[in-house]
Amino acid sequence: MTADTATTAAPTTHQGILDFVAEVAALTTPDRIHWCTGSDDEWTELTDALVATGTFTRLDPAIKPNSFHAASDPTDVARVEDRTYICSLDEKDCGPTNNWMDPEEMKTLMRGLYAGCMRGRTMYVIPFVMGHLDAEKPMFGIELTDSAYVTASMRVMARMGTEVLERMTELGADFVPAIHSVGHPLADGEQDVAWPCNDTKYIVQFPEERAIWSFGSGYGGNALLGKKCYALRIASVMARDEGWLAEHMLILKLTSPEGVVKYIAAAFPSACGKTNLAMLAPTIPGWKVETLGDDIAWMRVGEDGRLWAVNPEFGFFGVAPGTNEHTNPNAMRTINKGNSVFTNVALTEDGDIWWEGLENPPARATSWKGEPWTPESEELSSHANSRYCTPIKQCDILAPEYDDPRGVPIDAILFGGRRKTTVPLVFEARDWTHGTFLGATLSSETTAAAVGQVGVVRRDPMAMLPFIGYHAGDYFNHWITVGKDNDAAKLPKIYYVNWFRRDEDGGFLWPGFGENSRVLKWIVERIDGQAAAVETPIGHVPAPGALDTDGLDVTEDQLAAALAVDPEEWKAELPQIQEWFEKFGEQLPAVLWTELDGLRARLDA
Ligand code: SAT
Ligand code: MN
Repeated sequence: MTADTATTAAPTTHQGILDFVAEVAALTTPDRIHWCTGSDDEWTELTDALVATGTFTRLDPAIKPNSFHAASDPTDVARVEDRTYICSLDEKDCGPTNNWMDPEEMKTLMRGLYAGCMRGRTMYVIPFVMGHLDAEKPMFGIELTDSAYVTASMRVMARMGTEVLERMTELGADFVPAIHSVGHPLADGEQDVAWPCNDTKYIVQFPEERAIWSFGSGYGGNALLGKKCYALRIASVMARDEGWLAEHMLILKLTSPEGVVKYIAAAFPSACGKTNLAMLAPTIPGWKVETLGDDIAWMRVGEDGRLWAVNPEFGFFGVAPGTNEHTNPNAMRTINKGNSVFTNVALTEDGDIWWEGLENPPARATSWKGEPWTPESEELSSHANSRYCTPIKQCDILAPEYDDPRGVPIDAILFGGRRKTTVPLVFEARDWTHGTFLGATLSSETTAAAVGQVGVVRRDPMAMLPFIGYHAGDYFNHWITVGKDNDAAKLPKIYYVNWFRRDEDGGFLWPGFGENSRVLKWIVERIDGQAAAVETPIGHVPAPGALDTDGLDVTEDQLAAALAVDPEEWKAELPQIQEWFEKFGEQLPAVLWTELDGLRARLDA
């Protein structure tokens, strides 16, 4: 680094930032401190250094310019939910879905881990803002990290650097202090490894203090602290206190052939297709999708009573396997422009990357584990949670409203998960409270995005199970309150979707991807009072013939099976929902019990 600067030569007079940097430097004892500018030169220095240490392999610039392959330590590949803590002052505020430790106890423990942990390394100071720099109240953060990989990735994923720091200084702004260390100090002359990390990991949020401490992992959601830790866990607490919503949702703009525009937000658990839906290429003629975000939505009720959403992020951190020209041509175009980091995918001999599901498998490649790989190999070339990290501005179908700090007014909210059975392709909630019930009981089969068993059905409320920064019962109540305190007619309508239902032979009943535009079309026609639906005990499903199936390669039987509501299957869900609700005790809003009773009564009728 040429731009090494001690705190004495810091490019800010913001005392809070100076104190934070000095305090963490004194504890972690890095060899150098680097204040990030976010410039192209800095990116080049960082990526050159990462190539030199073997963390990055530069891809062929003729194929993917300014792009890099990285392979993590094989044990550091996903979010670690069992190592993630909400250290609220009172354990009751953490709730039954999070891990808790007393904040002082946690700090004592982590200060022990942090002591000297940056020895031999550079501490990068990353000034960043989630959302727009010219937002009414910009949401600042400072991440201190000893990882150049994290610093480079943060430049893709968040607005960061000099301009942000200058603004923070000018405003004397509050910020979320976020500490990250890979937990791998270097002794004098010790050679670094390509992916430093530590077997001991802690991903910790202090909700009252609005602070984040992370140790031991270099992986995305554990280490890029603006993303899940700030924009969901900490922001959900801010949102509760201030009357808005911080949600695990994509945002898209849908334009009909007649030019009618609707904005849709959708919550699916990690690795359930948010990025693909956000960039959907419609198969029905004349319909257009533009993207606003693929992972996080911050939503506030505006003066007009509508719910306005912004995407606080600046890049996509998408699941690589399965992404291809058919499933997500817009993502392919985005990453092919370069300026991207690919982690835990295969590296081909011609300096490109490859993963399962991409076209044209290479004859030979190096797997994510660094082993020789051919299409005959038994092991996968890429980890199931391998990722591309790419600038959102490169997306050809980015909606121009992305740059508007006011965001967009949401017309429909979709909840969805991966369910082989029971849940139909799409149905509509009866009202906001029923929609909250659907979100609160959302279930999905687990994926590789978190460490642990894959394919197990679990409740994942609003797809926020790992991201709610406080008591989930209070979070449901917050949703109910947003409905009560505002004009329900102006709030978005709520839908539940399931692209993943299977037939008896295990085949998908619905082709998904671009064909999901047919479901979006039904939804927006419903909103405008044009599409027909039938009432069922769980909500409104498309009436026969209401879903546009022109040119769709699906039999009548398949379609009927995809849309079917089987009361027996739903009755089997009731005890599971009951058990889920019982977890929250007194803090579960009573109206959710009323909703469950109503569902039971309708199923029995
Ligand atoms: O948590 S990450 O941001 O790394 C990806 C995800 O699980 O949604
Ligand atoms: Mn996510």
